[in-house]
Amino acid sequence: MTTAAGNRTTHRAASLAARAAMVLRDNDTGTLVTASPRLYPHMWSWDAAFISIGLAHLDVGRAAAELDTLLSAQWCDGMIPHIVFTGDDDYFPGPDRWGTDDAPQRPAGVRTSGICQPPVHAIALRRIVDTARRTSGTDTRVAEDFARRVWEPLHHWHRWIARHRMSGDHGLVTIVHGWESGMDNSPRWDVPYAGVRPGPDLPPYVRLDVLKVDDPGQRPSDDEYDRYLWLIEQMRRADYNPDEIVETSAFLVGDVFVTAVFALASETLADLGEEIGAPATEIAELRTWAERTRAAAARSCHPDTGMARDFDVRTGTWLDTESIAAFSPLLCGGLPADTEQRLIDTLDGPSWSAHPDLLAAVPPSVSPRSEDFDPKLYWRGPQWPVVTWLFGWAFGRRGWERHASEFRAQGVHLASDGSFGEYYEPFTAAPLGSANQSWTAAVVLDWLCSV
Ligand code: 2M8
Repeated sequence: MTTAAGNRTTHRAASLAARAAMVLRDNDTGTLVTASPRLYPHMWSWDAAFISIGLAHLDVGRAAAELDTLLSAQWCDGMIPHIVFTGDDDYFPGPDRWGTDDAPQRPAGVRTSGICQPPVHAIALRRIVDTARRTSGTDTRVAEDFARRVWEPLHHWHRWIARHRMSGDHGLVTIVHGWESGMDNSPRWDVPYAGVRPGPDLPPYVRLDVLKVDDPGQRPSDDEYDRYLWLIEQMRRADYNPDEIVETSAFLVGDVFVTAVFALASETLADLGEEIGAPATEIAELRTWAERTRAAAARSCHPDTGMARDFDVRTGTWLDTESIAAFSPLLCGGLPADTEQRLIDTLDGPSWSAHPDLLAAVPPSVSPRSEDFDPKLYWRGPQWPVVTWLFGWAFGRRGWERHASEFRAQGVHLASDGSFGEYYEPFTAAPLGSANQSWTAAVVLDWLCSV
């Protein structure tokens, strides 16, 4: 029987979904949806993947076009760059500062940054195909044709990671800049960044990001930006040669979150490959990479706490931080059952999702009980809907349906004011950073269309 309360809930969900769709439409330039209207007027690699997941509910062809735009900027060696620049010059560091125009691997006709971001793209492709299959025969054909077309470029991307970022006894996928983690100023990077010493020849610059948020205190500090830019300077001087960068970068870290995402995405791409008849040797390669990185993520777990860790290659030390990345092995599996259960219990416990003061029961980027926690500061405490989406999706894939649907319901609750913040203050659910952030709208839309 339909009740008035039930009707109100359905109505609220429908208007939130309509709002999310409007954000995606408003941020759409025609060929790409910018990460956000003011703060990020370009395409970001992992944002584009999440955005395409949301777009699939509106128009599967448009979702495919989003990933096509990103892949048209894929470097010849396989790397998918972290930013594809539009003509807008109101973001710093823009294409001139990156100076990738002379990098031999960059394709002609596009301007990009020179680093990458977490490889979530195969996951997006999987989600687009699944959404299309639930929608109609025509959508299914569009999505499957698209999958056949982009499977090779995605395999090429995974091979680039395997070739250039999977060396070292720790076995983790390495990153050469905190921006490659997607979690820019996470306390995970405090120790490695302490070893990055900007030279006196760091060219001067003016930040624009701090002018575009209500409170600059929600953004990284100037000291952090000096280090971010110094690393770019080092890469420019190495002509963006991927092996030379790994040799020379002052920042080189085995990132357990990127590692687990890579394992999960490689397995996902291999499964899709089976469905579309991709070459068996390439599918086998993906499964080998998945197995190796899954094992590395599992090995990173602290013997006492069970929490997963990053590895600072430059100092040869494991990095213990109470960040969401400590749960990364739950994304890809590979842990012994008792260790895994312990990690799930920690995630569900009072230091994380069940912290008594949280407004929505989804994990913050840093535990509120950690001394590194700051409820308003970017990747140092706020809740990020995309991260919740990723864990929820992975949990569903692993058969943990109850967990997945709780994250979905609580994620919607977090974002229910309809402003689609970039991130949220965990105790008040106040939206922070940029408003109308595309990936937030996209994952909320996906959640709302999945119930
Ligand atoms: C943030 O990163 C960019 C640099 O890449 C920035 O602060 O200017 C991060 O949250 C990153 O994960 C995200 O992809 C990007 C765009 O939303 O913004």
